Amino acid sequence: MSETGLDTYAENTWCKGCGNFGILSAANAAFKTLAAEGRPLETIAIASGIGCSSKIVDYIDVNSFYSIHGRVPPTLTGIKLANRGLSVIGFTGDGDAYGEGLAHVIMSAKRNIDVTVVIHNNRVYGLTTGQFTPTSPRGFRGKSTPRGSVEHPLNPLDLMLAAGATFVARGFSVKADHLADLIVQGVKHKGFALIDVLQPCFTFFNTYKFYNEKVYELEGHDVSDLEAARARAREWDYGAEAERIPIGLFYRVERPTYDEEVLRGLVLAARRERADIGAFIRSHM
Ligand SMILES: Cc1ncc(C[n+]2csc(CCOP(=O)(O)OP(=O)(O)O)c2C)c(N)n1
Ligand code: SF4
Ligand SMILES: [Mg+2]
Repeated sequence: MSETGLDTYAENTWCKGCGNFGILSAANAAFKTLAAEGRPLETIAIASGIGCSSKIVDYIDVNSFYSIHGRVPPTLTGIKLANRGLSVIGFTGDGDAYGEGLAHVIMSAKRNIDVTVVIHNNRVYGLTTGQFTPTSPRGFRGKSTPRGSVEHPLNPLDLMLAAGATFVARGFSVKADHLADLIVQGVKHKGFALIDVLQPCFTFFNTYKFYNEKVYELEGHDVSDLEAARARAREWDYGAEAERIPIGLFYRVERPTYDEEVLRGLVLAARRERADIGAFIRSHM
């Protein structure tokens, strides 16, 4: 038996010191907590896209699906619609989610599909060796921006709040216990949960010192107050400078979920047509 009971036979190819290790250990701890609380591991399904981050699905022994670049949210949506009893969690990079796949993330937040997405936000394309992403700071020097990026970074938390996400949080891969708790809360939340994780890329964008100096845990914050959440999200704009960087739960509210509404529509249609409800739903899924 492996140490976590969730290890796989896959060889881990992340660089030494990579922040992804912290996210992996937080995910394992979260899944064990959820299992102990009555959500067996067989009822957990995870999916990823493409990138160093996305290799995580190879390293956790639960139901998993390695999808394609930027397409984690539609993959999660399909899994959830067809299997409402599963807890569905995505793991994806900032390039994957906030670059190529951004429209899918926004639409998932807008629809409030009941899934959780964990973003390994190293603010760089790690797997393809160091190009800038939407959350790289202005002035970031990498393979595609040798003289420094001239773009202002995207603030994904602010964007998710505007898009209608019902659970918005930020973690830090170094604080694995704190992150595990956020993942547990995100999975338990009925609706779209986005957890942006500050994850240093040891090789192409080493942000350990910067985050260790700036990160603090939110306290006394009203998570039901959208304006307060926006103000907290704007404390740092993902730039090269920061006074302080808050982590924790920024926003959580209840709203009908997309999967719930789709099911309700099918039940009503089956009743109208005097069809067998179970058979009608199965034939429309
Ligand atoms: C459709 C498509 N476009 C581009 C790529 C090339 N590609 C692979 S990984 C990657 C970037 C990954 O960056 P990120 O999502 O930040 O993940 P990280 O490696 O940093 O964890 C890109 C552009 C691809 N595999 N498929
Ligand atoms: S390139 Fe960066 S993100 Fe990828 S495994 Fe190495 S340290 Fe981690
Ligand atoms: Mg990245």
